[in-house]
Amino acid sequence: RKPTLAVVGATGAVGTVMLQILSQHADIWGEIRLVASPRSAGKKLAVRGEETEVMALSEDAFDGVDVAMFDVPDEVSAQWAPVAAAKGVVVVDNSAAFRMDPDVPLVVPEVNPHAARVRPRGIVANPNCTTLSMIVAVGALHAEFGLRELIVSSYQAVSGAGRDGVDTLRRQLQLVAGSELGTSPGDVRRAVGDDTGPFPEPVALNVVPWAGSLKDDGWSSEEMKVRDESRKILGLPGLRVAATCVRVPVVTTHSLTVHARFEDEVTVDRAREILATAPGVVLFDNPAAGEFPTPADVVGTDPTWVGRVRRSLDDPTALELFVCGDNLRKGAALNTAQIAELVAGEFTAG
Ligand code: 11C
Repeated sequence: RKPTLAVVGATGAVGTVMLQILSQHADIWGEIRLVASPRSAGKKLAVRGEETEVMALSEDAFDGVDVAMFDVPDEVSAQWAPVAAAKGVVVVDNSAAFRMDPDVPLVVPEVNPHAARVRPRGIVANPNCTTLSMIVAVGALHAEFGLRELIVSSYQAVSGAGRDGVDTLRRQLQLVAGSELGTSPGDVRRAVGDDTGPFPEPVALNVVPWAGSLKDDGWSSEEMKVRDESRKILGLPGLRVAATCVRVPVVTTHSLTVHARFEDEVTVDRAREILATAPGVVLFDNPAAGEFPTPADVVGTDPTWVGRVRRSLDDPTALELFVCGDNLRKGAALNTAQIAELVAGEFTAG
């Protein structure tokens, strides 16, 4: 039997990409039910080529549903995922609400697919888009070399902050276009005005070393997520991780520089072999020909792209990488869909 799927948060930035992915992937689902806030109820959205009416989020919306993907704010997931799970629905949740719950697996199908089978709360969590933009490549290297330490800096796209983030960048770009701004302190800030949307500083003609909310000792929530989630996905609770998360004026696709230290000496040749053959990874690394991944080319694609592979000059056990991943596809909707497809296999199998 084909399982019934609910997409909760169907009208959001990630939900929109989810509907595209569901229309592109093998059609394994029976009914696909679209669910959103009461404000969006009644809207019609296309999925698998069919106009489908959006239902308001309610307990009844989960009647007869086998699997539900949630792409909604943390507090909405915190309230509604347990409601759906109590009705026997397997919830695949893309919020941060359950990621660190020891009874909720945090799954990346290329790295730890078996974790999705053990879900005492009926919930499987999808990682944060920044973690997801590098973890498939890092996981492949870990499987061969044994990871000891990660030092990363992110270059995060504005769509990580949802539609408001994209609207903010586009509005600011219009305000600075064709100007000679960016030449004296505060000129960009004055041009874009006080409303900087979800970002603490102007993001046009700028980079902003901040994502998320303030946590202990000056760390941001995004930096803590990269650390905590990498540890959980890789099954390395003591992994040393230092992340600095930075917002850049890119619409979609997060990039990261990665310094990864392993148990023993590594070679670039072996690292390149691993990356060239790892599922979900594309090695695109020929600087002599000007070839390395950039968000402008990676956006809209599924894999994790890796370039600039080097062995650290001062540490033969460490590699330096530049990684790009579409934060709305692998970083959110695609990984959620892959998890849901793993779970759906259990229904079709029996
Ligand atoms: C960003 N990664 O780019 C964040 C957004 O924990 O799922 C996703 C927040 C999360 O702003």
